[in-house]
Amino acid sequence: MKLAVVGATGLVGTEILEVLAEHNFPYDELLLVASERSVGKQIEYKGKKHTVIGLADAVAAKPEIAIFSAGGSTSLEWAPKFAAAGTFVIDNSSAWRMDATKKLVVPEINAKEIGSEDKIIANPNCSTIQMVLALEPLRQRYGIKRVVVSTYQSVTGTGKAAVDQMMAERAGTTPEMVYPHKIDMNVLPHIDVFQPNGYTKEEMKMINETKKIFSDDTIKVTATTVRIPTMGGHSEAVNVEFKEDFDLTEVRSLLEAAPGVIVQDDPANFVYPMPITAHKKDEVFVGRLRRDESQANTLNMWIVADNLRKGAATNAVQIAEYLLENKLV
Ligand code: A2P
Ligand code: 11C
Repeated sequence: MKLAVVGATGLVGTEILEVLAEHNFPYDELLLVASERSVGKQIEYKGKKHTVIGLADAVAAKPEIAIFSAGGSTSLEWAPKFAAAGTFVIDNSSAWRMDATKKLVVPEINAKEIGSEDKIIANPNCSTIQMVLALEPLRQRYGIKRVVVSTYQSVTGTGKAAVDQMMAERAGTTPEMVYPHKIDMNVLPHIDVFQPNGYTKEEMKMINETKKIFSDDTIKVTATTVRIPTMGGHSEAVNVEFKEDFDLTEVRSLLEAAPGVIVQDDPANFVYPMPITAHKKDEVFVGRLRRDESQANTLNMWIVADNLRKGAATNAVQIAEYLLENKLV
């Protein structure tokens, strides 16, 4: 089994390598792939030196699985070439997510949709993954009418250059500006590019991807996505209106039993999810569970996850594990 990690030198690529090691992911050969700028560079991983290779050499090696996290344009150009060589591509970019011929997968929810013909599999956006994972057990039980979400997203979601901007601002040196404004000591109601309808692309991703993952276009979703100066971990305030009424004790039990979800909800002892405690964890953390007293059948909840983990690397590695466990590779 040959496994390629495309974008291995990036923030998500590095996290993918860490998760593969923690999960003891089985492979015979590991190909580390990045841009021409990095080709020839040595990366030490699990006590072994690996030389970074380019995309053409990686396709020629015909890996069984390639996990991509090298941006949308790299995926658009190269994923089909890997697929044509028989490789399963698990793509972390937004390039293929809304393509009707591609599966958009959160394994705990819809991995069963994957078949041997699905050579390009899309990994959803980080802020979508953590929200749908926490909503899934409640959707199964009560049905969902409408979701209103506001996010508080870390600079690591943008990539290395954004982390560098924030750190330069903290150090008082001149930053290379990635955002249109200062990010440290600030909050930007702006993630990704603005669309003609006044929403940002990140907001539209949350709306459209949620419907696709749940295979339900009738669920109403609205979002406001916000960048905050934290170093890892996205947080979300979610207001969800169910079709049926719920019992708060049962909501807690359903979430406690849900795979990949951990309930942290003990306000009396100041226990609630935070980015700092979700750091480097594969799970999604849920708390502040309470009834919306202004409207029937409606719950307020707070959802936090490490955006580089379940929001990106962990979800992608879990898809690869599913391919192996189900003998698709
Ligand atoms: P490189 O380090 O050689 O530029 P991040 O989002 O943290 O900036 O990481 C982006 C990742 O995608 C890096 O590993 C980067 O490699 C890789 N990458 C960017 N552009 C390309 C490309 N055209 N071909 C292959 N890999 C690319
Ligand atoms: C962010 N959600 O936090 C973005 C990063 O579509 O995969 C991931 C962008 C994407 O900025």
